[in-house]
Amino acid sequence: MADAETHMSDDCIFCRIVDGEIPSRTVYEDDAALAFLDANPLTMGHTLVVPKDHYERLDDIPAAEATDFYGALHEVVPAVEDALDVPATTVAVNNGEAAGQEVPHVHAHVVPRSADDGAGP
Ligand code: DGP
Repeated sequence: MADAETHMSDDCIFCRIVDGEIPSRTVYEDDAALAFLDANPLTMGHTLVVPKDHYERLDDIPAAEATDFYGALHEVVPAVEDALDVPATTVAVNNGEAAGQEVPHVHAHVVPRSADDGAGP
């Protein structure tokens, strides 16, 4: 159940990662967002960026917090490219179940890419 004060959801796996209840490989953190390695990576270094508050879809995030979320992505994308020494990343949000969103807490996939890696959509 979502908590109106904190926007945390007890039964949400990414809220539990944000809370530290479930371990993850954190690669970036600020006041509003957390980035950690995906448990099922498409390529090495595949990272998920999540807002710390619980919102199911990208369009549920209030405008001010959406700016913070983009700010985190703006930090994480070049850091991932540098760390993995790749020239590019695929940055994607599955926004809704019909689009393949399995975890109902907004998250952006940051997938390190290089030419001919076979990881394209
Ligand atoms: P999506 O299909 O867009 O909802 O992607 C969900 C991603 O979340 C998927 O790539 C696997 C990842 N994932 C699911 N559970 C966990 C978890 O407990 N820890 C981590 N690190 N990643 C998870």
